[in-house]
Amino acid sequence: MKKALITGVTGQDGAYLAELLLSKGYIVHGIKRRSSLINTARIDHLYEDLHEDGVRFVMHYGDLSDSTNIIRIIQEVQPDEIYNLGAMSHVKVSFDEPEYTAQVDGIGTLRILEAVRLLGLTQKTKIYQASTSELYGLVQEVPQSESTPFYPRSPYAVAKMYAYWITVNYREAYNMFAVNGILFNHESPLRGETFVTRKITRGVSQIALGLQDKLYLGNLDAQRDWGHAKDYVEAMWLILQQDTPEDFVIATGVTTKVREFVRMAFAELAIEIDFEGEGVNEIGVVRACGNPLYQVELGKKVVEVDERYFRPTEVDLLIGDPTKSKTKLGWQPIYDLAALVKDMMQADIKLFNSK
Ligand code: NDP
Ligand code: GDR
Repeated sequence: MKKALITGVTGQDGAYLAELLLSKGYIVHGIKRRSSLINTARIDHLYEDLHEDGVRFVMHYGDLSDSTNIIRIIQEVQPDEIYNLGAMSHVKVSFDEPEYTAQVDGIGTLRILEAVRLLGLTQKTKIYQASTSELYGLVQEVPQSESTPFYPRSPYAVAKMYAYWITVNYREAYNMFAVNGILFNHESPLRGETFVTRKITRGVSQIALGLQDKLYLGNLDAQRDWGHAKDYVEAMWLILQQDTPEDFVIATGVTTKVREFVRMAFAELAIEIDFEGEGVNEIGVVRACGNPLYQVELGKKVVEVDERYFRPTEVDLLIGDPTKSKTKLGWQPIYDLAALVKDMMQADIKLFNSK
């Protein structure tokens, strides 16, 4: 049985990846942080009692800012594959916590690579680094592919740029199987609540159920290439199953404005909204409601712009070119944007209906 170690196992991708690897027969070890409140809601269903025989899901306390802890866990586990998904992953928050972000998202990756090297595991352990479309930042060309130059626009992206290159460097210097998946935005019902898609699907659900008045958002013109996290963790696994270590872009090739995502989320509930005004004065107004379950007044302002959600430097347009991953990996996503919005809206309506 292959052994995998996942950093960031309590996050969106960590949870889906753990599920996928368990379904493929792996023994999965995950690193979780100690926190004052339990932070394992996304993986509780995978938990196994360590007193039983044949346990295949094992958790370790750890933190990417702590080298000795990382070395000890890797030494204990002797993994065949490491998926480094742990990160301070919020772009806006990285402007508030730039040094911590560099420590975890940048140097954290070095700690993993160096631990594998020091422990003499360079020919045994394959390493996946969670790289990001945020590396492209200020638009240089579209669509963005493996050869598009980087221009990071946040402390998060700059830290991830270090992680990208140190992964390439260890691959070239020490002949390691260390690779980057450059993943474009991917979402799901497990997405963190402060990322824009989940903020929208939660907000729209609560507005429709009369639990919230309005949704305050930032830049409605930003364009993102959104896919489903379930499809994207499959790509992570495929990247590590190749004969040669290479970096891959994972994307849908379709880009959509934040404003359109809002419209699609309301439309899932048969609520039609129009946008009026411009910039910080733009508002979203209810025009029609085709479902008597949702008592939304016509003409009601349900979306407003709040400048506090703007970023000091923004990434305006992301659209990925998945040609290499489709041809070389044979990766084929199941969800398109409409199916993603439906999945997220159904989950959030169910969540708030049960409250
Ligand atoms: P999440 O924010 O949902 O999960 C991040 C995970 O990292 C959580 O398990 C979190 O633990 C953990 N973590 C945070 N800080 C530390 C630390 N100091 N030491 C160890 N673990 C830590 O992110 P996603 O699942 O969405 O993303 C997974 C990875 O992929 C991240 O590296 C992200 O930057 C990257 N990425 C994500 C994309 C996306 O669209 N989702 C696109 C491209 C890249 P806790 O639960 O305790 O907070
Ligand atoms: P992003 O995701 O920054 O692309 O990083 P996020 O969902 O936070 O923002 C996407 C775009 O929406 C705009 N936006 C808002 N964003 C948030 N969070 N809240 C708002 O209210 C809001 N209003 C508008 C943003 O300005 C931005 O343009 C995500 C993370 O998962 C990273 O870890 C990952 O690397 C990238 O995706 C690819």
